[in-house]
Amino acid sequence: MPNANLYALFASRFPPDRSAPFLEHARGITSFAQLDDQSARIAAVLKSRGAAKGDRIIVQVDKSPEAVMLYLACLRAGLTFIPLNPAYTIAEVAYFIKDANPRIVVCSPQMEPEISALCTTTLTLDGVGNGSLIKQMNTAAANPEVTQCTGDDLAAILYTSGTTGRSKGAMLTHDNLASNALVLHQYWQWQPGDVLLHALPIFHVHGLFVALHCALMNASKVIFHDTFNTDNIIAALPDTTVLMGVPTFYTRLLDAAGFSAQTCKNMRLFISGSAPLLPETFASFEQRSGHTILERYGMTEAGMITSNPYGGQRIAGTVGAALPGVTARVTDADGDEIPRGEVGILEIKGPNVFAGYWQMPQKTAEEFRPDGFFITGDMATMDTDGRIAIVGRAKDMVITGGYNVYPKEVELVIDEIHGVKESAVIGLPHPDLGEAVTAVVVTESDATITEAEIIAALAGSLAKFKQPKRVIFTPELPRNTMGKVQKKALRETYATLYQPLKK
Ligand code: MCA
Ligand code: AMP
Repeated sequence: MPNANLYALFASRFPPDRSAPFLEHARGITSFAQLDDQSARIAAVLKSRGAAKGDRIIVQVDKSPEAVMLYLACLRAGLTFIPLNPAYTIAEVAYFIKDANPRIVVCSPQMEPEISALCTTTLTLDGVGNGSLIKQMNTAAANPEVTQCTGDDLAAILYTSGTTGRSKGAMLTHDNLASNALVLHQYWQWQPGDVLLHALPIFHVHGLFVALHCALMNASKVIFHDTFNTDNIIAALPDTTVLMGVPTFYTRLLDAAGFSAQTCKNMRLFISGSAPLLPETFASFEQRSGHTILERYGMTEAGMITSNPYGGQRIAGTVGAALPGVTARVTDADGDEIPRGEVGILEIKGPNVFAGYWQMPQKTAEEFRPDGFFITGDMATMDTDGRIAIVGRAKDMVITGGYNVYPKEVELVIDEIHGVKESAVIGLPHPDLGEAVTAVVVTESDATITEAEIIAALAGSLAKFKQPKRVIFTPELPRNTMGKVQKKALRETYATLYQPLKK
């Protein structure tokens, strides 16, 4: 039986000259030969620490070439990779450890003391102690084995927050990831010699799967930056051909005086996703750089779902048609398809759609129609040619700089603060982040709590990107006749809080 392990697919695409560079990083270059060797050694270390096929490995580390090797090691050993944002607090991480019950947690040396109290085996990626994975990797034997997997075996679980405030683990199989990698590589017409500029985090679908998988499918070099620093990115652009980013990347480039058509002279493709790209950004970018950004749409549960065409017309405010192999439809609340052009709920089906939420069969069942379509929770229109525009969200969610924040999770923590009666968390237009998390708070009548005190009180519980950028106090929240808080009214009232919007 052929091995459906995703690593085997990548290995089948390695360049004939394995000394060719894969990752180019400030600390040096990792070749394809080193990728193969290091991932094998890390896999051996993980196995020696008790990890066996099907076990879950939680990884909360900073972005680095070693972190990529760890991901690839988990794939080749048949382990389920569970990446977590390094910005998560110990309170947040504790939930994931309890929920996922991992065999091993790989974390930073700083988090290790607290995390080791929550699970049996912790390792750090780097560092000097015996728990350092890299230190052990250096002495481990490189067994070239790639664990035999079926396409339905789990490759990764990615946690995505929910409207109830409780995170759900989306189970992604080797086939889910492979099908998306194959399609994107072809659809975006990757070419020999393409070089990817990588500045996204690698604990989410966009940076980990979409960007890295395309490069691996193409045996491309990746210029690997730990963060998006505008000056560094502009300096790197002339040596690259493809950039994938969230809209904030593009607005930051436009804000930089040094960004010009000349900087982009070797670029073939700019791709945007994870959040809506404003038509103004699309137009300004085209004018300034001569490049038309290709916007695509996806989600954790399905990887990439739609894309503007590579060859055809890329239209601002649309996310293109369903990718080959993916079926999309726009429906009413009952799941019945509605006429083209009308706004409804986007539902999808395809080999990219996940296997369900980890240990939440009920929640999984609620999000699928009886005929197997997954309900995305995004509001969309589809024209007669199948071109889709995302026009809103049925789910109460804020996207800030490409990160999703579920208001319920933030409200639950704010409401616990002494002096707070109730709160409503909303997203407001923000020139840099697209939307900024904002809290509207009603205090107890005798309370004197300030904005700074509320934000400070959240620090131990919520990662920085989930914390409100501003807190607004109000005597009462607007409610409809059913008593439900009218967030739309709040968004309208405070629409210009972060204005003026930059052009
Ligand atoms: C950092 N901060 C943020 C964010 N990022 N606050 C809100 N939203 C954010 N996204 C905090 C920092 O901790 C800092 O706090 C302050 O805000 C300003 O940080 P700054 O230096 O400006 O931020 P940065 O480090 O430059 O990061 C901004 C960023 C980054 C480059 C936009 O957030 C980023 O890389 N976002 C990409 C997220 C992503 O990959 N999403 C894909 C999800 P302080 O100064 O007080 O310490 S996958 C997905 O959605 C689907 C599948 C899809 O379709 O792709
Ligand atoms: P996540 O759950 O982090 O995977 O985020 C997925 C969500 O991001 C989708 O359900 C959409 O709401 C949003 N999203 C991703 N790409 C786009 C896009 N190009 N335009 C609008 N929304 C997007």
